[in-house]
Amino acid sequence: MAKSALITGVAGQDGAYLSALLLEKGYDVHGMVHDKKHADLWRLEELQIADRVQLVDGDLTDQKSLERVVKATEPDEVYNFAARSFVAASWQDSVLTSEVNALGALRLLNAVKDHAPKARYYQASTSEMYGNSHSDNMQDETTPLHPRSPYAISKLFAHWMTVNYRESYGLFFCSGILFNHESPLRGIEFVTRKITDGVARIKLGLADHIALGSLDAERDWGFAGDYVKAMWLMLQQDEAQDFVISTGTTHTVRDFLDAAFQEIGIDNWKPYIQQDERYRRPLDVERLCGKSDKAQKILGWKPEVSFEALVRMMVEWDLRRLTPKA
Ligand code: G4F
Repeated sequence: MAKSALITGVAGQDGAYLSALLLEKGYDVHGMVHDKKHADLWRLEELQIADRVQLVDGDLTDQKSLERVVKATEPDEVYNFAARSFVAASWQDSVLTSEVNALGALRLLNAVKDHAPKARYYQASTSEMYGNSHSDNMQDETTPLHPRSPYAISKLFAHWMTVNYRESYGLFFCSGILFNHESPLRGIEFVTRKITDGVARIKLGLADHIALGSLDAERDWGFAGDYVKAMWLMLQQDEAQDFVISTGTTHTVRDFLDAAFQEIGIDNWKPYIQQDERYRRPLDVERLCGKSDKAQKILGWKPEVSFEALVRMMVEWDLRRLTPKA
């Protein structure tokens, strides 16, 4: 019999890539959305799987709806991706961010514990939980957590509840501490897609600049398509554990600009960048660089797409998308 997977946040970047992976493996994929009649499924459509994902209405702020969804889908695996995931917005939206990311995850953990206790649960934890904390300039599963945004604090709560439920009830619940993962399906509000979209527009004469905040932040950027494979592997192990998933290399926003503008033959991108205070955060994480040795050893996982290949993939996709059809 086919395995059943429940994915919250199925319409997002990770939901789309994971759905494609699980469908390929023969799973029945149930995707939770707020309102299936009005859900924006462009990412599932891009991957040509929109008609194969079975949508189900549910809301992380509504316990009863989660119980209904878990009972109806009888999942073998649950992947909790639904979140308010834009860090910068979390200072304005701190209560809603906590309601969804922290208490929402707890509601789902309770629904799974009570109605599908044999299910394996994946919590989307994040490298933002480290803040500026590091060990030898990198972060791994042992690095102390010191979040620097309401978003990161909400995710920290969900992370520790997942660990606590595993330890309290012996359930197969794990957390993936994922570093930034990008793709052409990334939302336009994140800096990578904002840059590749802007670069494509500049090349096509549709824009003359990109407005950005800090160019100094360093991030460990990997390809989302690689990262969903690690999530699935975590749930196939004999023992539930938490893993860091990252590339182990870090780049500044400036490096990303270098690579993206190079794709359209521009070496000096400075005239095309406007520094805009609106995009600076009250507090930023300065440097993230993950050590994923544990995942490489236990899961046999490693990233396949390099930074340069990722930037090229995203710029090319935005150029194709924005070029007028003949
Ligand atoms: O692309 P970002 O918005 O991603 P951020 O904040 O690192 O968070 C992403 O990765 C996390 C994993 O580490 C996830 F948990 C989270 O949900 C999200 O997916 O910003 C990256 C960096 C920041 O330092 C930001 O200050 O880029 C800097 N930046 C500079 N100008 C900008 C901009 N970020 C955005 N979004 N927009 C700008 O104009």
